[in-house]
Amino acid sequence: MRTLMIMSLLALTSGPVAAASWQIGDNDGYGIGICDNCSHPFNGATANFDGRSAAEMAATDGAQYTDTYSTTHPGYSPHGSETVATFHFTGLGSGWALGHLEIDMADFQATAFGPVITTFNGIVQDFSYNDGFPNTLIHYYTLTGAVLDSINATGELTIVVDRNASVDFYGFDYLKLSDVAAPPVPEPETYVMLLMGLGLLGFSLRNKKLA
Ligand SMILES: [Ca+2]
Ligand SMILES: [Ca+2]
Ligand SMILES: [Ca+2]
Repeated sequence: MRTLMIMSLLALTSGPVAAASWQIGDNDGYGIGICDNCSHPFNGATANFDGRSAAEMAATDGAQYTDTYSTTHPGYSPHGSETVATFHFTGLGSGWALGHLEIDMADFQATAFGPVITTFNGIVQDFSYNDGFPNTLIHYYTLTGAVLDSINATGELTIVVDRNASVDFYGFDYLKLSDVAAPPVPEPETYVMLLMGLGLLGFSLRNKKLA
């Protein structure tokens, strides 16, 4: 009886571990409600868009680089002569076994204009996206073992996006870090197959009724 009570208590107190997440910048569509995986109305010639809130302008964790276009692009961005955007996640603790980063990005064109050089805690990542102008796209970035180890060692994740080898115009809406694996993205073909399957089922049931 006593063992049973202890086990019940353990079940009540442990339960499933909730996923935690940390976010830099608001998911507010670049400050003007641009929809996800959509297209933006930024001027492709002057690229001087600034949709930041007052809090984002005053931020030091990297939110100051969100909602601007083209961010850290001297001559075109509201960040003056800065060429590097740094996003700093803190208070991450240790015990990370899985993790992914969700980034809402605008208009990356690595092949045409040169890729940005991006590091996660100093570890080089592939950010050579070709989403095209004027597209916005959410990317899900699975953290590698080396990056997870570096988070566990420091409790932090510093993301550096250096545009010195790139002349691309681009922007960020927000960055969200989670300590779970990336959510599966359903393939459009899956829906088509499912709909076809349901249609066939309906057809055969109808035929059975008629028979
Ligand atoms: Ca904003
Ligand atoms: Ca671009
Ligand atoms: Ca935003």
